[in-house]
Amino acid sequence: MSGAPSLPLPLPRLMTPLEERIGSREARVVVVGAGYVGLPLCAEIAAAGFGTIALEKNPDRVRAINAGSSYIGDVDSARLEALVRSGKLAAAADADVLRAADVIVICVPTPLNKTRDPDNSFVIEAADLIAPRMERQQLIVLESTTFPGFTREVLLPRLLGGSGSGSGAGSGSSRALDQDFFLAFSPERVDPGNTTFVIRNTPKVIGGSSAASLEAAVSFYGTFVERVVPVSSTDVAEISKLLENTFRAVNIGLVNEIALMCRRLGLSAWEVIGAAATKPFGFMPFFPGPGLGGHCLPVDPLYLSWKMKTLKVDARFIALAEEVNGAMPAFVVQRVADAMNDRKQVLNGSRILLSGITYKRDVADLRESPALDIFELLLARGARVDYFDTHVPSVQVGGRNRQSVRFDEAGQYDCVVIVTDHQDVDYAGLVERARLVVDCRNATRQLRDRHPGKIVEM
Ligand code: SAJ
Repeated sequence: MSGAPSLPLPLPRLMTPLEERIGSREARVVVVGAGYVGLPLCAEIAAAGFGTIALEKNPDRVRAINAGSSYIGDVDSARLEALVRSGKLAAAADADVLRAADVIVICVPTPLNKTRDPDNSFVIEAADLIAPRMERQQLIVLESTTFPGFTREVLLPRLLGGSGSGSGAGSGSSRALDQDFFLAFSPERVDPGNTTFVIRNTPKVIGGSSAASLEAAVSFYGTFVERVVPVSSTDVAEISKLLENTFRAVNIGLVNEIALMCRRLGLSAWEVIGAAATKPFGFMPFFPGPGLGGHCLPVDPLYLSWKMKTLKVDARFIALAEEVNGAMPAFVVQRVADAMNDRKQVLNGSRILLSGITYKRDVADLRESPALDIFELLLARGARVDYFDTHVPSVQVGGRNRQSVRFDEAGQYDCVVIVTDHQDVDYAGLVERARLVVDCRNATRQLRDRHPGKIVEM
């Protein structure tokens, strides 16, 4: 059979000058924000051969980076120093470094404000530094987590108009996407402390504000990430990130509700979940805890529900998860009160020790930590509360600064509450010393039989 008519092969797309500079590593990169996302990213970009500048407004961080001293656990100081000494990496506070950048990556915080609505002010601030300094064809990428539509509705217009408080060439002038700059959104997937999945081997989702923008961003990230995942728009990339963490928050809410049910049934939620987790397909275990902490899970889902509220769509699972997870600190306090009551003790006036005060194990991060809520709630019920956490020497809680007590003081308390299950704690020794233990993390599962009646599961 005669062969099918040969179709003209698609001509290879000509690379843009920017992509050529990326390909040759001549492109100069500026990363705006050198925090737990930006500094590891700077290290990867510099290690890929690009001249990289960390644009950071905190002078201490600028000094530390230029001295090769890392303040982020995931970036080794020796590696940082070598990159700085090689001339591939430097830090600066002067926004004018943006003028010479071929690629700009924005990695600034996107928290919630006091009314628990999205606070994109740091991104806007970064855009207003960039817009008046856009003097060459640049690829601009936002990595900070945000609501679907932000890049298209908020960031792009600010860059197109060149509007912003900045001075200098370009401010107030109008620009054209793909001609004067490319714009993309690529959600960060940095998992602090995770040594298995790092920037290089974690697939990178990328959405472009245009086809050419997507191509430019794919060519950039493809130089230091093993797998890039192009999607059809910045909106898809934005909401995919929110789904990742909403998925976690909702499933954590589910298992916290299962824990409330198991408590009512007199069963161990951890035993129940452990049994379900033996199913080799169609199940993914999450575990109950004292509440939802960190800078991602308590925040990201609310970025999505806030956006949907503006479109008059109810994000019901997000609202329910927030309600269930938000009620866990009070549930823990009630468990403590009930456990003491069973021993004819009252909470008011008692001495309570919290073991672990950070938002999750083996980190020193207190952001949104439910342990702080538990601390305040116990104080409100008249208890005298202290904490023990080797990661946190002191903390401001209950209206004053408090110091971590020593481990061997645990025996002086009426009840020890294991709120965060750091792996550096000798739980056998803790239970030996304690008079009563309320375990919110199943950290003492192996010890219960040896201490009948002393350990209460959350
Ligand atoms: N938590 C539970 N039960 C669980 C898992 C977590 O109560 O089964 C609690 C934790 O104690 C903590 C909060 O939820 O208070 C958040 O814990 P997390 O394990 O989700 O850790 P994070 O907040 O550091 O989330 C980050 C996220 N990474 C990014 O956004 C790039 C998340 O997507 C990761 O999946 C997560 O790390 C991870 O897996 O370590």
